[in-house]
Amino acid sequence: MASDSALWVVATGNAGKRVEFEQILAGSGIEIRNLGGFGDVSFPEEGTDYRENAIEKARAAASQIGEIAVADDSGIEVTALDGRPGPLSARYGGEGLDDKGRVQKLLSELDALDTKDRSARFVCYAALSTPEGDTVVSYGECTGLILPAPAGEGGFGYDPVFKPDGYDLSMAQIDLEAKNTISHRARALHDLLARWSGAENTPGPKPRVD
Ligand code: ITT
Repeated sequence: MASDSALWVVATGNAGKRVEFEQILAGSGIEIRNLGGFGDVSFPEEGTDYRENAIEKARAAASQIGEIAVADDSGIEVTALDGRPGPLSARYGGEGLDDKGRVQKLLSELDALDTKDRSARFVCYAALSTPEGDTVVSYGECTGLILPAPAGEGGFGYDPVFKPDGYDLSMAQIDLEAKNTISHRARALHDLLARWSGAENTPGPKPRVD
């Protein structure tokens, strides 16, 4: 694994994620850039395995731009819905829905069950790939509850209906700095940084650490 590069390019088409990557990784000593200026990057069709999806996004970007790329595949898993929307979170309910529509679909499915169990978690697999295709993968999760109705304007996606454990507010009501200390993405990216520096500091041939 190359050790002379201190540049990571954040490979995502989701503006909310991009801002979070940049904030979480700020101060890591690694220069963080987004895909702007690297030309068009095409990503493979996503499957239903977060880990594979994250690796494929990072690999596709790294090989096309010739720099280290980081990506994530993430989603929300609602216990009473057998873990749905899960890896399909971004596409839940089909192409016609926006974030608000997907949130409403999730709420109406949960309400239809008439269950008291509103537990859920956000999960995130983060992947780094070098242009040569070496990868580092990490995982993070954030547990909480689904609120009865959306609240707050911050964040993106399902944040307005997710109340993280230990907070009385939705993820869209707490400020982004706070979200970025407790979120699934923050946990995965801190673990990725640790794994990356572990791999960098290991003498001899660099192991795959995913
Ligand atoms: P990229 O693949 O381009 O990164 P995407 O939004 O399609 O963007 P995913 O396939 O990983 O990314 O889908 C993640 C979805 O899960 C995201 O669109 C949200 O609906 C939801 N999600 C993930 N993290 C979230 C967060 O921190 N807050 C709210 N919703 C989140």
